[in-house]
Amino acid sequence: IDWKEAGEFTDIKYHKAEGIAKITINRPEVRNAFRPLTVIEMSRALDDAREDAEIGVIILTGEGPDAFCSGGDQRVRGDTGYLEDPENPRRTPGGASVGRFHVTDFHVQMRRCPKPIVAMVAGYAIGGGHVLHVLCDLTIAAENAIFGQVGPRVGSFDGGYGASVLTQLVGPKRAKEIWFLCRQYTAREALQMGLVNAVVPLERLEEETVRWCREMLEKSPFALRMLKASFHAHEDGFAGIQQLAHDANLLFYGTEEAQEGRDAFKEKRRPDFSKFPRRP
Ligand code: 2NE
Repeated sequence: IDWKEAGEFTDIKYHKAEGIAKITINRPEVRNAFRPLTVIEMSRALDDAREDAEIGVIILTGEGPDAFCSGGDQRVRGDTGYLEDPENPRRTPGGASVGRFHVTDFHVQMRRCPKPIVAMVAGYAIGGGHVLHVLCDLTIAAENAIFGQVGPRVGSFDGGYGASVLTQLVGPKRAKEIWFLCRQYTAREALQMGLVNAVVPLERLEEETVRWCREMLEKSPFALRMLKASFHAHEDGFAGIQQLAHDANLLFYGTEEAQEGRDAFKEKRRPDFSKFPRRP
């Protein structure tokens, strides 16, 4: 596949080819840990991929064979969250640095993105990096992939999607094991648990991931959009129902019945819905 660079970034690489966008966390020296700038850039790229009508599927991956992502960059972890400018952080009157979790919004953005997102995992998917793959719609893993949460070991936890979606994937007992014990799991173990979709040799990882993407690109984009929203409707509560409902409204706008309402308003007349069936 002939990837073309699709924007200049500091912490990520962003490519497009054949209807696929690829976001690569490019910090291999720290096992692709994300700092605030990394998340800000991933968010911009994801937004671009969503807006680009040529793009149907998005790959999220990490640079190099050693890691997909090792989670939040602990070197810029301040007293109350992660710091955009660690040399000169905002401070409370008491002197503590004021940070935040940039990934919170990014997780929501991934969930609401109407195009499938595929995690392409080589090496470690650990901590907040593991949560990123959990949040992807599909995961293709290389044989060297290693999965796990580390929060309770390093003084952190993700009780948001990091817990709830993981439970959906592997069941509550396993999800609690993963979080409470902080063990590492091989790609094969992850496959057995339903945590990933496929395991392939490292040298075939991209080829196989692209193959899955191409298969999805052959399918109806709107059907995929509705399915993604449907899968999340219950899990995401009102926000999930809102996405699905607005997608249904988008379809309704395409009908004569909805257009009669619009046209009547514009023509300043009473709408005539009499010819539309009251469906059983
Ligand atoms: C990922 C893992 C298991 C890899 O181990 P290994 O032995 O292959 O590599 P090594 O030597 O540990 O790491 C290579 C370099 O990358 C840095 C290391 O400090 C090391 O640097 P140097 O000694 O060469 O200078 N590095 C790796 N991960 C980093 C990280 N996350 N932040 C900063 N530097 C990192 C092993 O490296 C590991 O366990 N990493 C730490 C995993 C971790 O604690 N992640 C954060 C969890 S909390 C989180 O992600 C989070 C959240 O819970 C809620 C909201 C937002 C984020």
